[in-house]
Amino acid sequence: MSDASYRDAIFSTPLDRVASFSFDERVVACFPDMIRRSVPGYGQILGMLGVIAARHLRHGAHVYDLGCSLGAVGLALAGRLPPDAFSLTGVDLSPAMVERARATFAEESPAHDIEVIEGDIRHLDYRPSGMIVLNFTLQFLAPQDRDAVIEKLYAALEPGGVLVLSEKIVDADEQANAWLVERYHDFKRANGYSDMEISQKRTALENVLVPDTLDAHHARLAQAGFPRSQTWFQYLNFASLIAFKD
Ligand code: GEK
Repeated sequence: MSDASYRDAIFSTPLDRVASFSFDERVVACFPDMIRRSVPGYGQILGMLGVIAARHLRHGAHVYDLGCSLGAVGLALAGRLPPDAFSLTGVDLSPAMVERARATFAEESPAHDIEVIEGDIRHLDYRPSGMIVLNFTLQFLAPQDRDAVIEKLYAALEPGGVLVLSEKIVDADEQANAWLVERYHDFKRANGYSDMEISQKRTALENVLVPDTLDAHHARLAQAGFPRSQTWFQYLNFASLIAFKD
């Protein structure tokens, strides 16, 4: 990403009351650093999305990147596929993210047909598409809103289309989950976050990021109509699934 990216220090000083996490200007400024140091496998997933697109996308098909933040998914696809291979719409609720993503695409992939719109993925009218990506976004919707979004996305996918869903997950087995969460905190420590940052971020994300189990994700995809879904990636309590329209 060409714009300056700052190191994430949002929770590095003690806060009396830790406010709920939001995707504001402060987060945008350090987002690439934050997501790389906080989401195990983030870079590997992005790299593989280009490979999946190259394999599954009909030439010229449309792609949605929902909750696109700074546009990393679009950049990954543009890095692997020529401009005539696809068109892409990135959608994000945060005006600060949308503004930065637009500037990044204009600079880094001007030949590709990529637009970024400010909007809520729950209320969009989706056009027929060959691939839809939710890269760590569904987890931020209220649990009761998730089924309806996945149903809309199933309806929007063309025959042969795929949905890629990356999420922080929870393990139904309490002991297994505790181990994953502890090692995840070790992962963050190893990436330079202090105990205070880890604990304050955890508080800020409470009730904002509510993870599902992998079983719940697969069941939701089946319920929405997808005949087949599989987990293709997992690193600690972070996973990515692919669901096939047919
Ligand atoms: C990446 N996919 O770099 N409608 C639209 N956007 C939303 C909504 C909503 N209802 N709720 C949250 N968002 C990206 C990373 S970040 C993940 C995705 C993270 C947006 C929110 O504004 C934020 O930009 C994004 O979803 C989640 O591959 O920060 O852990």
